[in-house]
Amino acid sequence: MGPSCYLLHHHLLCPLLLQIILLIISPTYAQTISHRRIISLDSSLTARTGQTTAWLSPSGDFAFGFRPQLEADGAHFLLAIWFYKTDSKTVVWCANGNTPVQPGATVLLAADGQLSLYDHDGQEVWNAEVNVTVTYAAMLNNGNFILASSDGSVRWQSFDHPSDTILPSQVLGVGKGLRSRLMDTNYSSGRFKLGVQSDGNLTLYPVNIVTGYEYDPYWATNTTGNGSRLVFNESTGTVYLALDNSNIYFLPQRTYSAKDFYHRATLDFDGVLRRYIYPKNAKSGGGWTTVGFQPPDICRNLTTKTGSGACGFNSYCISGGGNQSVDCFCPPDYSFQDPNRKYKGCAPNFAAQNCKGKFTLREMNNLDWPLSAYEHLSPIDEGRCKRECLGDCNCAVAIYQDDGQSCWKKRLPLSNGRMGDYADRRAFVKVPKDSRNDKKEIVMLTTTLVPILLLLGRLDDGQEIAVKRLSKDSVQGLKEFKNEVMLIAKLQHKNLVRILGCCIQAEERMLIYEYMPNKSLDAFIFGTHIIVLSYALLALQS
Ligand SMILES: *[C@@H]1O[C@H](CO)[C@@H](O)[C@H](O)[C@H]1NC(C)=O
Ligand SMILES: *[C@@H]1O[C@H](CO)[C@@H](O)[C@H](O)[C@H]1NC(C)=O
Ligand SMILES: *[C@@H]1O[C@H](CO)[C@@H](O)[C@H](O)[C@H]1NC(C)=O
Ligand SMILES: *[C@@H]1O[C@H](CO)[C@@H](O)[C@H](O)[C@H]1NC(C)=O
Ligand SMILES: *[C@@H]1O[C@H](CO)[C@@H](O)[C@H](O)[C@H]1NC(C)=O
Ligand SMILES: *[C@@H]1O[C@H](CO)[C@@H](O)[C@H](O)[C@H]1NC(C)=O
Ligand SMILES: *[C@@H]1O[C@H](CO)[C@@H](O)[C@H](O)[C@H]1NC(C)=O
Ligand SMILES: *[C@@H]1O[C@H](CO)[C@@H](O)[C@H](O)[C@H]1NC(C)=O
Ligand SMILES: CC(=O)N[C@H]1CO[C@H](CO)[C@@H](O)[C@@H]1O
Repeated sequence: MGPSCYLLHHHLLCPLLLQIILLIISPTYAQTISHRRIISLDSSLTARTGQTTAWLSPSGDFAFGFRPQLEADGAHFLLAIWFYKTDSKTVVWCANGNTPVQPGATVLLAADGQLSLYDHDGQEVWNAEVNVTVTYAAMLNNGNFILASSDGSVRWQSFDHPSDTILPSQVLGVGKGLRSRLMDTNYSSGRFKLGVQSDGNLTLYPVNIVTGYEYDPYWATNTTGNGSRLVFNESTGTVYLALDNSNIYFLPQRTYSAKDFYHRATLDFDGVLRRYIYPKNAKSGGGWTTVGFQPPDICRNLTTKTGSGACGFNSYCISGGGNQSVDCFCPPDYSFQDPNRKYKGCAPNFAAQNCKGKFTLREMNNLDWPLSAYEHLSPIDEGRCKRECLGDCNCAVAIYQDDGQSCWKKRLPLSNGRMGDYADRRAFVKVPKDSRNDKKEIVMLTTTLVPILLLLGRLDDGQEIAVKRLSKDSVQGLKEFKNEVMLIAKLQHKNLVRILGCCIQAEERMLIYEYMPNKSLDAFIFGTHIIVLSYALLALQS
């Protein structure tokens, strides 16, 4: 089987690229699991490194028990509910995202009906807090874990205490909501919430991680109703807000049968609420596919008076692709405070301005940090706007808009940063004169894609290309790779070489760039070997 190569045209995202199959190689764990219709009092599970300990639903679709916090992490466990049969064991509920437990931790349904999680040292970490009589527990086929009394009435259910995901047949009443996780691989409480308000309004809003303070919503249904409920309807597979007399559909209504697809809707760590489906019978995985999302464009829609915006302070947000992938970037000569936690924002690579150093401005198109201007100059031409900022040691960035001849001066920290063709203005970022940052910026964009080989070649139409082969050791999953390619493809920047496509076969990944003879390619791809081939694409097929 030859590799699958995709060329992107004119910055459009290749539709084929979106259909890449998500393959996740699951480590082989010993299994300590049981299918049980009923979990009786005095039952327990114990977390063990290298084992899955769980109670399965009768269908085997869902598991309740201990998940390693990270796939490769044997030291920390979550008490969770997850899709048991999907390749990626997607977690839909978690009791202790903020307080993972260690091997030896136990979840106990005690003789008195209390459901508790104890860490390895016996400390209670979590409790379902029921004070009515419970006689058994059950992991149901719909993903709901329940505690029930002898007459079968439900006394506690995970569906009433959602994490970041809602499942078919789950209903969130007034006052309930979802909270995103912190990062894709970190289940701590994250930066966004969805709330079913008592006034009938369904809203998405950012929250402060430390205090939980709620910033202004970035999306709302603007509906009023007395008993509003967020419904994931099992029979139609659709998500809507049910009001007194009407249903408000804010995600696509198209239905996918429960027989053929798993369903979920998740408030993802990037603040986007996405509806997903997963084909049950796909031969080689299939993966989760987005079939709808809100808000339309979080980079653009999220603008808060206080707080950093969709990305961290001093960074900017780019979203794109049919599935609205979101990523954060640093301006030239700024770096992420923590590259593994981009939400923490960026800091300048240089010392603070002291009104004496030599500075220059770097131009970035379609970039804006709205709201945080301390000075607005108009009418003014671009040259004077730049000089005004250079001569003002409070000024970290000047934003210029041709239409209106407006110039805004901004100081640090910058907030609500976004880049996109809708931002009809240019940013001039002030950096020290002698800074050599071009290289660094490219390095940041491709940090997760480790190149091992660079090939030069030519397409059939004569266009010269550079092909970067990525290390097989890259820990990045296909989904991340796909997202990264889509994001890089969307970017246009004078320091960036445009990406034309990618090739994927099994674990082999290659990126195809336009070749710029006068750009020092070997320099930006970290001085690896260069092999000149006349037809790189042909070579790829052997
Ligand atoms: C459990 O009891 C406490 C007081 O002891 C009460 O505040 C709480 O509402 C009760 N919870 C349930 C689910 O009945
Ligand atoms: C997740 O983030 C929290 C909060 O910053 C941190 O304490 C925890 O160690 C992180 N977990 C992992 C697996 O990185
Ligand atoms: C809700 O109202 C806000 C403020 O009036 C508006 O910006 C937003 O577009 C409205 N949302 C919808 C879904 O109509
Ligand atoms: C819903 O919430 C949004 C955001 O707070 C607000 O702008 C809007 O006016 C609210 N709509 C209604 C009908 O209350
Ligand atoms: C809510 O209920 C009250 C009293 O039952 C009623 O007067 C009001 O019209 C209802 N509001 C809406 C938006 O249906
Ligand atoms: C789901 O949709 C069906 C058909 O429209 C409807 O009869 C049913 O009441 C809905 N379920 C819920 C929980 O609203
Ligand atoms: C969100 O962004 C979309 C465009 O991406 C725009 O049409 C919509 O009006 C925005 N909504 C709000 C509330 O700003
Ligand atoms: C590359 O540089 C050479 C020599 O400096 C020049 O003649 C040529 O026009 C340049 N090519 C491009 C595409 O800029
Ligand atoms: C709207 C849209 O483009 N959705 C795409 C999201 O990604 C999946 C593949 O992961 C595509 O199949 C969808 O068409």
